[in-house]
Amino acid sequence: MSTSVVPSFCRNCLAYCPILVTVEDGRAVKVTGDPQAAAFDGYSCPKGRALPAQHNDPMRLTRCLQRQADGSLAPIHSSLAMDQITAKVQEVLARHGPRAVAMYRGSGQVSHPSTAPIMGAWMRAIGSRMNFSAASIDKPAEYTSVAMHGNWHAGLQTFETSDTWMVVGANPVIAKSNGGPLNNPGARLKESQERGMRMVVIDPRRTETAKRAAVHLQLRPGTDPMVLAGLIHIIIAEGLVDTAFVADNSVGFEALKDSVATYTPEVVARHADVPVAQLLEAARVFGRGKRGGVVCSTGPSFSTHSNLTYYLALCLNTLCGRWAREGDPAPNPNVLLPAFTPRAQPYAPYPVVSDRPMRVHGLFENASGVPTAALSDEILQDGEGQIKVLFCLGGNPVLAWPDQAKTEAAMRKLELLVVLDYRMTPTAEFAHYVVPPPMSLELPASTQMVESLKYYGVSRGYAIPWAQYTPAIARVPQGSDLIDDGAFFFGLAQRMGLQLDWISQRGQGPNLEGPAQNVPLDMTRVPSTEELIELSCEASRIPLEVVKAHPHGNVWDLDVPVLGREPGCTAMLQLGDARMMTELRDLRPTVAGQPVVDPAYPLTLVCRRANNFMNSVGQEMRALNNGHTHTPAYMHPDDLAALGITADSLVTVRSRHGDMLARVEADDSLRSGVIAVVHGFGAAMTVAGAHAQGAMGSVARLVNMDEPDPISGIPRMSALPVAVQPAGPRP
Ligand SMILES: Nc1nc2c(c(=O)[nH]1)N[C@H]1C(S)=C(S)[C@@H](COP(=O)(O)OP(=O)(O)OC[C@H]3O[C@@H](n4cnc5c(=O)[nH]c(N)nc54)[C@H](O)[C@@H]3O)O[C@H]1N2
Ligand SMILES: Nc1nc2c(c(=O)[nH]1)N[C@H]1C(S)=C(S)[C@@H](COP(=O)(O)OP(=O)(O)OC[C@H]3O[C@@H](n4cnc5c(=O)[nH]c(N)nc54)[C@H](O)[C@@H]3O)O[C@H]1N2
Ligand code: SF4
Ligand SMILES: [Mo]
Repeated sequence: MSTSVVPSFCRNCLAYCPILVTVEDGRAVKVTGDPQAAAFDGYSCPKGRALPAQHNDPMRLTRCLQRQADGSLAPIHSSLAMDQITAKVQEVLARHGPRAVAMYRGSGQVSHPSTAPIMGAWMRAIGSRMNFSAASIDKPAEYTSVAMHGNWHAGLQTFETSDTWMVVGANPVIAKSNGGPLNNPGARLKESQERGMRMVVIDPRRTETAKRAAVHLQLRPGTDPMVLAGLIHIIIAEGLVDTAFVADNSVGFEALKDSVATYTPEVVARHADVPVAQLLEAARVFGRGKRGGVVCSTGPSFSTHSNLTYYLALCLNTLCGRWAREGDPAPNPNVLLPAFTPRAQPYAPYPVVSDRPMRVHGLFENASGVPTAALSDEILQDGEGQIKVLFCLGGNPVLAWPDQAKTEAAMRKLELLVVLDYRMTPTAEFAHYVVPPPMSLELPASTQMVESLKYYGVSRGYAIPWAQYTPAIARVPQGSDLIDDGAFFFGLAQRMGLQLDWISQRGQGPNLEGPAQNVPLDMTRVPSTEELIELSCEASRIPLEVVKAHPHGNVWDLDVPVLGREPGCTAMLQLGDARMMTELRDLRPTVAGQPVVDPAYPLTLVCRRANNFMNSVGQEMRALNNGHTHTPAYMHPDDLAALGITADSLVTVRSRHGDMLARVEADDSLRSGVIAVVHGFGAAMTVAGAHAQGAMGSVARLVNMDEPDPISGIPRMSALPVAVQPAGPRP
């Protein structure tokens, strides 16, 4: 037996932690954090350490499956599956045109990032704009707010150099998404606290992140826009505005000042149910700091008015001049992407909504993409332009899209559903074909995707120029017939006689601002993942070969200062966007009094992440679920006592729209009156003998499209009124 310990990085979430993998005869058997990778301090989480269990799981799919006449799934060779899928797609294209063919890309793309350009190229080649992703049901306001406010070329002042920081509805210590650096955020938070940084955390739960805060505003869920308007009100009233920065770089200050005038500390405190003194303290901690930033995440994204919350957070950054200044070290000037030489200057706002309408809910393509929340209705509603074919890649719509019953009806209505996933999921239960790819450790990869975050919102991944490349370090299971996600679409293109093109960074110049060059790909053979990585790094700041020479990853010593404003740059940030000011003024009537609580739904549900699970991945794995097979939900012990519910018992959670089963745990870190449910659990509602435990409930059952966001379409997925009652004895 040959055993070796090899460096790689985990791709189960975007932190991409460096790991050491023990490999026996081509099989990964053990994963630990890599102590040689100093930027991560040897950190890994349970999901990363479960990579071997995931790769060696006997339930893992190793062959393509095809739906049979009797409804069962049977193995089919991948090339035959691709022939048949091609024929069906061509028939639908001929009958209904390109809009009938849609793609949905979920968070699974994070584990195999280099193939994404192939999917994009395939959609362009067939001429369909129905290219949906999880981003529009995640934090769409990250994109819409930037469209209305504008962005800052050099980004926020970095976390590592700040003396104050504000986190709105994020838990970076666990989730490694927005709100903190991705490289071991727990350690980075501890360090920054030790050097005196004072943090404000706005969250109904005293999270692992909030425990490190100087001020924790444990607000009533969904009151974020009011709280942020209140903080702006105080910052203006107390003279904490960086007037020089605002004058030089923004317009609209007077409109914003007028719009927040009624959001006095007293009014906001009453509504958000936080003490006035805490609001004042939060504004002062943030406003009196020298450097810092406000970042929002899924909490306010899911709780309605998300564009406004995110927009006000950007305004707060601008009012306090929290953007990186000339001479500051550039926040991650890129290693594997072309050299990024940021300037201390705005990107001007741009239209938040396009003139391309969807067929449903009055929505449009917008700055966050085509709205995924509308996808079920796009499939269900008959008529011209109806979606008939869906490719679901690295996603799990049945558990992730709003209104599970509707999603399942939509999945059934499709003429062709192809699910690309390495495991059976509740969504795959509806597929005509299931196509499994190799898993992450069986593929080469680079950390380039994290560097690209800076071009979209204010969340910037690593501030340090960290990069790593890993070759494939494990072998695919013996006898398997797996097809890589990119190779699958390349194969379809070959069969359809399509020319795919590659958007080259070569001609784009630094900062990716020049016009993109579409370079035709050689269609005579399928490019390997390695070749795609090489292509994507063709204009990298540091040559890929150099990065490869650091198998444990490396922080490059790049001394790149932020440059001053370009001569002739007239772009200004917008503090008084008309649409946002109207929304802020329209919230006023409810600001006057207490929110109305419906006695039938006295509790408020919020969604949260858990350390052991990555959305819907992990619940099925013994290595991660510790035998707990029900959706975890958390409530304050006082609320449990008041309802006569014992901890660890099953409960029914009911919203106006539907109900679900969960197992409650007592959690005194939660605001009383709130129930926090872990997203991603559950089984299909309408498939008998579905693979997952039938009793598990998905939080998607409680959500519907009654209140879609008018821009992004994201529905109310948090701050949801619910009732909770015991579900009977433990089975
Ligand atoms: N371990 C783990 N990591 C993950 C994931 C996972 O499933 N597990 N999922 C990944 C994905 S897809 C994403 S998008 C990110 C998400 O990353 P985060 O957005 O950081 O996710 P959470 O940890 O759930 O933190 C959201 C917080 O918002 C709070 N909240 C709920 N409602 C409100 C509200 O109305 N207002 C405010 N201010 N706060 C509120 C919740 O209490 C919770 O603490 O995490 C990613 N990382
Ligand atoms: N009610 C409610 N709804 C929500 C949320 C919530 O908190 N509450 N959260 C929202 C958010 S933030 C998100 S991001 C979405 C998540 O929505 P989705 O992305 O649709 O769901 P996931 O469960 O993350 O599905 C990822 C899938 O990718 C697969 N996968 C992993 N690696 C690969 C790979 O390399 N190739 C392929 N082909 N597949 C792979 C995994 O097995 C998994 O089945 O849900 C959203 N919906
Ligand atoms: S935080 Fe966990 S899941 Fe994410 S990359 Fe690191 S080890 Fe993997
Ligand atoms: Mo997400």
